[in-house]
Amino acid sequence: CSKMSCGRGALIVLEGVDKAGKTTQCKKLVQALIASGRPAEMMRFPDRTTKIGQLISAYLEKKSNLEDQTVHLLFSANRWELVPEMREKLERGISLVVDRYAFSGVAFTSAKPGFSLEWCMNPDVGLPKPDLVLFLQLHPTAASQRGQFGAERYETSDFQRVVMQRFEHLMKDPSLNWQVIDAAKSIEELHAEIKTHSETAIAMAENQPIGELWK
Ligand code: NYM
Repeated sequence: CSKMSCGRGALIVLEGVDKAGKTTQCKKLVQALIASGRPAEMMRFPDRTTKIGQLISAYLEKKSNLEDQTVHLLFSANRWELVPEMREKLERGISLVVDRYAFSGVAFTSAKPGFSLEWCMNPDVGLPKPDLVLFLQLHPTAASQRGQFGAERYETSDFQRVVMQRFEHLMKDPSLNWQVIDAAKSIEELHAEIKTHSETAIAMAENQPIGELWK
């Protein structure tokens, strides 16, 4: 047992379109949780450090071409390969703050022509279920004002608009604890809101088993 808890850690996911500030907020949240005596670690998907992650990274950087189906399944496989490590940490009482998860997986692939939400969700069914999904809401116009997109795949305003629509669809699922946050706010305001939601989720998760996503 740590100072403040005896139970498992919480799985906290940050989602949103590109440029919403997810990475900044994940880092600040982990620091704040640790400072308040709650063990926490950051993770991100894709995790580009594994073999599968390197295939994904080369694809995103346009150094390789893959079928849309192939890369979708690689993104999912990249989550599944980290599940044992995630479970082990959660069970040791460490809360995980995750920069993107299966929701990005579904939103980005289903924004491509010919992909149903259902087909996209299937490979991720049964992953550890997040106790909290924070969606950093940012209008595509506001996102484009945050500077130029990079040169990676998917980094265009038109594509991001469709991605946002797919996220909105996913957010209608009442079996998940979605919290929508206005990402146009200042970094500190955003952080305060995210921290409050996270502390509640950590307290709630403590005495509950880890759930299964979309099951
Ligand atoms: N992305 C991310 C997907 O297309 N599917 C996924 O399952 C995940 C986790 O990868 N544009 C996309 C969203 C991003 C890109 O993410 C890389 P990041 O956070 O920029 O490294």
